[in-house]
Amino acid sequence: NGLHVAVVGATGAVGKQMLDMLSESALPIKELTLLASKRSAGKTILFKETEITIKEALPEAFEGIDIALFSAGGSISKQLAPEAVKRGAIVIDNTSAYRMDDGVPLVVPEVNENELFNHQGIIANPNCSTIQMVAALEPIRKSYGLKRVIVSTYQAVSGAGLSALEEMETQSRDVLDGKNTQPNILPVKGDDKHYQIAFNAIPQIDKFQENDFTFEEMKMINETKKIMGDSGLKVTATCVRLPIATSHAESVYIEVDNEGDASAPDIKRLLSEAPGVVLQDDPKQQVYPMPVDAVGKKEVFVGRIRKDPDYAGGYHMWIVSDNLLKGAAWNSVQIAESLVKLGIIKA
Ligand code: A2P
Ligand code: 11C
Repeated sequence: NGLHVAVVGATGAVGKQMLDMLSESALPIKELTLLASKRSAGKTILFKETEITIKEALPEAFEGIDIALFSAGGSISKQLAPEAVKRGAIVIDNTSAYRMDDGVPLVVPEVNENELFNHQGIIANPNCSTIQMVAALEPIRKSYGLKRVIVSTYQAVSGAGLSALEEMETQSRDVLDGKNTQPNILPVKGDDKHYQIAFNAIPQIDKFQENDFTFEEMKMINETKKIMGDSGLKVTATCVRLPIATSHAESVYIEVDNEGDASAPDIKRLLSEAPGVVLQDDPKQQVYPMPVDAVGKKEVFVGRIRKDPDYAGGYHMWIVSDNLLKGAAWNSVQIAESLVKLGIIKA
């Protein structure tokens, strides 16, 4: 009895957090298989006081797996998720490989858990910056309807992986020591130019698309519509990388449908009661969410809620969450928990 769970990319920034979330989860895990590249095969990782040996992620490694959590990059998911499904596993994929495909539920349990019933083997975990935004906006959309969302992000470096985080740390020391520094990862590994992240702000996350938006911005736009099930919702985004290790922050402007019914106090009350959301909003006491306070927490923190001074139905807010937890590892494990809770997978 119990589930055989696999983590693909177990040594990565998100993979490590997945192990933490699994160790705290009530999921009935009978066996855990850890997969990564050939480079890591043979090394061990401690999980709940047991040393588990990492194996190379090969198709045969998915034999007997019930749930496979993928976070080793899009190309590994493209290659191996179908192999896992072929062998009977349900895949929860944390990359962008399948998110927009028909027949692949894109799920934030607080928003659209029931989409899980429509899965055909692969379930996609949305992009981190999308997840925290929709978790905070869904209670508002349910009560008042949403016409429009304009978001600017202040994103942490861990979103770009452990190597980017190391680059920021080394570079920050070099800059403080007055040494020359040679960026070679950020903003995007594999793009033509690299820029200093230490003491800087880089308005590029992922590669530029034909329309001059970046892929990260297009993810926020397209994924939000899919998760909220409203292709007519107007969404636009500007995504910026800041020298913050962990937790993304977002300045979000929304326009509600039923402006007569809404007010800032009503929105605050809704959010204070919303699942997975914590309201931190008291300007008089200087209370608002900040990345350093959100690190290691599973919730989405919202504050600075205020009515637009000129536009009826317009509201502003500030949304912060740990990009590696609710933005990735926790949302994935939460999806696994939902699969069990809804009886979609039997333990
Ligand atoms: P490894 O540590 O063996 O390279 P991050 O997002 O922090 O950069 O982590 C990427 C994750 O993806 C790591 O766990 C990494 O494992 C894994 N990975 C990279 N390439 C492969 C591959 N070819 N097969 C399986 N896992 C891979
Ligand atoms: C970042 N949002 O902060 C990205 C990381 O589509 O899952 C997550 C990429 C993704 O760089």
